[in-house]
Amino acid sequence: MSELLERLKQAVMAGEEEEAASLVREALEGGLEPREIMDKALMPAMEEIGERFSRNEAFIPELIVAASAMEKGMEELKPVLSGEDKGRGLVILGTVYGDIHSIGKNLVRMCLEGAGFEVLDIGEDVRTERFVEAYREHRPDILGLSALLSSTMQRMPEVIQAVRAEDPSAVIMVGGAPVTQEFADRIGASGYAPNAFEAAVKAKELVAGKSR
Ligand code: B12
Repeated sequence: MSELLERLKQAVMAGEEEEAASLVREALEGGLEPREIMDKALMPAMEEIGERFSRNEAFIPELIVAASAMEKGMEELKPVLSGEDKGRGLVILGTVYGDIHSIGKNLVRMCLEGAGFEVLDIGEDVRTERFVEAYREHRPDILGLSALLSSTMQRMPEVIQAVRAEDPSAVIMVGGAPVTQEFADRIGASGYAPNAFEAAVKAKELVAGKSR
């Protein structure tokens, strides 16, 4: 199985979409858990290509094709992640303004859906006013903010402030590679999670806390 996961990782890094999808199906058929497939193949692939990018050994077109291959692989995991649990509440999810990274957010969406949340994904590069409008219109149980750049994570406090001006008790969860628990606490977020699985666990905790 580890050889299969290694092939999957290589396929994602090479941007081979169909191959990535078919290897994910094969891994699932072989009895691997979605979490293992993500932790041991899909995420390491993006990490490695990211490191190459930092060393100027890979370039943006390669990141883009790898990202698409990862998305294709994730699509295959979606039906498995979507559990029977339903009706945990509504989460609005978006990547903050100036930031177009979508993969992590999409993974969080899938895990939240799998955990029984309804998710309204308002996309990437979302302006603060748009978060407020969406919040006002839908009154979600949780608002989730994603940022992948150390520059754009600085937008998070602004969004939190604007949404809390609308509803002081708004529950807001933050995440993304540069975001830490310490940062989340400092900006007054209600919750933080380092990955998509933990995000679903945290979201359940947050809605349970809300109804008490
Ligand atoms: C893929 C990628 C891209 C793709 C994005 C494609 C897409 N559709 O998303 C493209 C090529 C477009 C891109 C562009 C850029 N990128 Co880029 N990119 C990456 C890369 C390689 C992977 C990111 C990723 O998808 N990871 C996989 C996912 C699954 O992980 P994740 O995003 O961290 O998400 C997980 C958690 O963080 C968490 N999470 C995420 N969101 C949320 C939200 C909530 C609420 C919660 C609870 C949890 C949570 O759960 C997720 C799943 O487990 C990273 C390097 C890396 N190794 O991270 C660089 C990286 C993020 N990019 C970087 C940079 C600099 C850029 C560019 C500025 C490059 C340039 N010079 O033009 C542009 C910026 C564009 C913009 N304005 O946003 C830097 C950021 C440095 C920094 N700290 O600021 C990185 C770290 C690369 C590097 N080492 O230099 N990028």
